[in-house]
Amino acid sequence: MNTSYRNVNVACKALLLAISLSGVASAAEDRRPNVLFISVDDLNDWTGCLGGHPQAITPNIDRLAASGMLFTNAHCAAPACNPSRTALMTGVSPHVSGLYENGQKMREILPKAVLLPRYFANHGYWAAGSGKLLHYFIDAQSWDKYYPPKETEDPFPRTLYPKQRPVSLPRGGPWQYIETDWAPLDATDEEFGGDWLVSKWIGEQLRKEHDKPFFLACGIYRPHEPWFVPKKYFEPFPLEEIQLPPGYKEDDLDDLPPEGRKRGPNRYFAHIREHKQWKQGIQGYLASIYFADTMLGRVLDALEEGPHRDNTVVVLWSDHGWHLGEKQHWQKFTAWRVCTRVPLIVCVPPGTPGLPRGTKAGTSCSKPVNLLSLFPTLTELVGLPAKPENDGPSIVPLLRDPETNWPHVSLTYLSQPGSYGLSAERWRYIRYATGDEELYDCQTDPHEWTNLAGQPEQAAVLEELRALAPQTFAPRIPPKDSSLPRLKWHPTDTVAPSSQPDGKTFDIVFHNKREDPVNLYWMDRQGKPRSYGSIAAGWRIHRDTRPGAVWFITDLQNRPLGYFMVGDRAALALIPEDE
Ligand SMILES: [Ca+2]
Ligand SMILES: [Ca+2]
Repeated sequence: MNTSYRNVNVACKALLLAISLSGVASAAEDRRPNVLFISVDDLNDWTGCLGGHPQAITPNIDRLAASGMLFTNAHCAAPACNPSRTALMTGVSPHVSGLYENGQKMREILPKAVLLPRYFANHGYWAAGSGKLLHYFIDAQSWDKYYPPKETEDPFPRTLYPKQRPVSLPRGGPWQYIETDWAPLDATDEEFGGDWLVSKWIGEQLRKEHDKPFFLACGIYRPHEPWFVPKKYFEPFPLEEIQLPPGYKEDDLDDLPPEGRKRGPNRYFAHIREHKQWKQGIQGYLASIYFADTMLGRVLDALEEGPHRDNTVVVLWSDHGWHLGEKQHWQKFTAWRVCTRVPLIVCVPPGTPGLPRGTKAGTSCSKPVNLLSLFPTLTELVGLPAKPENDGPSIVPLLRDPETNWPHVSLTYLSQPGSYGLSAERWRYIRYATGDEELYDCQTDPHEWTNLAGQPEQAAVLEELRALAPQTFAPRIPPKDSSLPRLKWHPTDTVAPSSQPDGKTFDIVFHNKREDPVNLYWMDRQGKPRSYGSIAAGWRIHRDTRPGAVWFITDLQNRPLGYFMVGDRAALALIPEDE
């Protein structure tokens, strides 16, 4: 009896100990804050809080900024989706990884990288996401749950597009990205789908209880092109009232070095002006921003009305800026401030382990920071161990005190190793791999109109900034042939159309899958085939070519088999097996 009583007693004590231990563990987990991680694609400083365009309507971005800290001097790690997002999500800088541009594949270059959501999931979080967070793929291994389902590797829910395209901007030629176009859609938000569905799904997660703390990522795709959104978002921006970008200056290129002059003017802007679509384009961008902001509002409402409002860290960022004519440029891929600078807002609730007092509502910070810092910042905030591979410094010291001593500068890497933009608190320095340099004083010249690099009195500043930049750059690792986008094969037993080459050259990889060799011809402008030799069975060859080129394939007896028409980027031309 005694024995059994003792056993019961021991069992009871063990049970009590187990209960109290699990109580300790769950209390610790309860205190660990959630993370709501929101990206907006291709959004420059055209927001109310950053003031980049006087007509921008962004009440939700502004209310988020008013509830936390707005970084007014935040920059991307690279001015393009893929390298910017890869750097942010892996914590590894482009000049370390060698991933500098959109054509490269993250998992070819960083096969073992632990991405931000997976890192959180490995440390007890539930990691879920929706919409565009990586460059047109989901990376299923990094998430517990995704909408659309992660197995699809397609981050986009159904989205309404006009049936007939282009709508507003005629195709300028084969060099043109097909999505550069804009128009109001006669549709409701629900009919439009896209970001409306993303914000709906994210909202549902925010209104629910969860077993674990969450890392929830919301990837809003607008204002990425095409700028088709429901017409109500166009209505506040009548065409006759559209103002040109405040950073536009007609003769801005005059003081640029050769490499800057080469990177500024592009065909998009010339084409848009030629078709008198500049104001329409600005209108489309403003409408798309207003739409994206409204979708953000749905997410913020869900957070505020749900059970997680007081224990969720909120971060909002855009992957890079955007030109709408500044420096005669349309799009991205430049090192100027209009393209490298991004909205970045961080809201930390009180009680967060890395910042117990939380952020002070309505504060801003003008120190130079980089999106590369988000990984170490978030792990420090929630109290996870730092990931050793991370390159960026945590910005928690700035969240604590935006005026604190901050010895860092912010680097934005262009696609060519050795070309970059460097942002300090006052100065911006651009260096191209050719050795060309630009220097701007953003205190007096926020639009970077006056290049000071050649002025002798700035020599000391220039010297100081040069010394803050990295001296070594990982080589750019090209994508494997098999991961290039595929060109459409047009079978023919007669002829191929003529080439209309127009645009810059790049590589096309021809892969002959047939059991016999084939002949390769380039069709000239008059439609005459010009021989480029043959391709052995099973072989691959590279050819430098241009958008609009037509490559004609015959058998060795010159019987036509088919042809490829080159688009606006490097691709794989797969010559199919004989049927
Ligand atoms: Ca982007
Ligand atoms: Ca200038």
